[in-house]
Amino acid sequence: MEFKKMVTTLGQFIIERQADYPYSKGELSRLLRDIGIAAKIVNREVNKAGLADILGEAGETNIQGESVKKLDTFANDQFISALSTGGECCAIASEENEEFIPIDNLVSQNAKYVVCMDPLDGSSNIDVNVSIGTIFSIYRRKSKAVGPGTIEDFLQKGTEQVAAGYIIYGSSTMLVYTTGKGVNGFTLDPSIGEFCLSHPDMKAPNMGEIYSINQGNFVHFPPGVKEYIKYCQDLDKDTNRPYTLRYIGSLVADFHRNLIKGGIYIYPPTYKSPNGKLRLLYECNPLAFIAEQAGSKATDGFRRILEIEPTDIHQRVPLFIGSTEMVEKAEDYMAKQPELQS
Ligand code: AHM
Ligand code: MG
Repeated sequence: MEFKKMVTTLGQFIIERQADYPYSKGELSRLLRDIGIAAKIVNREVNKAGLADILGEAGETNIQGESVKKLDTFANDQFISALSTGGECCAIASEENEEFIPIDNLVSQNAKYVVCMDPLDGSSNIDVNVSIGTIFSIYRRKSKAVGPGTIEDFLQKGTEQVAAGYIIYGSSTMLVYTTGKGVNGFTLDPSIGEFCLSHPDMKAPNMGEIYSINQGNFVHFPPGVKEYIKYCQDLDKDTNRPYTLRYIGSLVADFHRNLIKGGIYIYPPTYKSPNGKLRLLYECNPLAFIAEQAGSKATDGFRRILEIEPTDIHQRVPLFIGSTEMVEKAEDYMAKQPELQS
């Protein structure tokens, strides 16, 4: 009898990959597995978002007598709960929490890792059934090896990340992550409730034909960004311009599309917000790590994102991310008119 090869689940893949790290005792694997489980629970709630009117509005009590949480609060609580009870994480910094959360319990006494996360990014898209995402980033602690993590564990450059990933709640739900040895993508098969390896060793095209930026803010952009946008819109057969503009307004979804098809995403500095909108720790560093591992590039228009020294957990930074040649072209325009260089 002939047996067909079964799918590789996220759990199996994580275990197989542990052999890549001979000195690892499996803690990172367990941490990634915990994130995968929390993602499935959040996905279940995201899928029900359209039923909010029937099941109860946020802040109300639903028909089962349970209080209904806003989806971003639910996602935040779910990931915090999974990470703080899993035993591998000694502190969490979340975009949703003003202060980082030190984890002070018995199971986490010897935990080696801290996690930064944006539990539900693009949340303005929830009510209109457009893709949203979760972004996470994992660092090895720098503080003494016992007890809860401290601020110095979070103020590490992106180059120090040991793993990073995102979950996209889209037409299908995917988890994409890297531990610094390439990027792999898993699609959730709802019939078996497992993330299955669907996009092994993802590589981003060097060049693309999509640019993603909130062009409605054009008047607020510095000259370098305006000039680059004009370049994208110019007619030139040799470089397939004008490019296509695609902007979902969910960073994870825009990033994911550009990773697969080739393209550039920009959240630029503006005169009102010279550091842009996106957060270094929760959004830019993890996606920059994934981008580089897939062969693309991430800068703030001038500097490599992963080399920026964080001074605050909620620090913002401009983001130019995507196909290497496109990011380099945008950097050329920024260098010519370096206004708003931070
Ligand atoms: P959020 O973390 O509050 O959801 O904000 C981040 C989101 C990104 O997903 C998206 O790319 C960007 O904000 C859109 O911002 P804008 O509406 O200013 O273009
Ligand atoms: Mg966000």
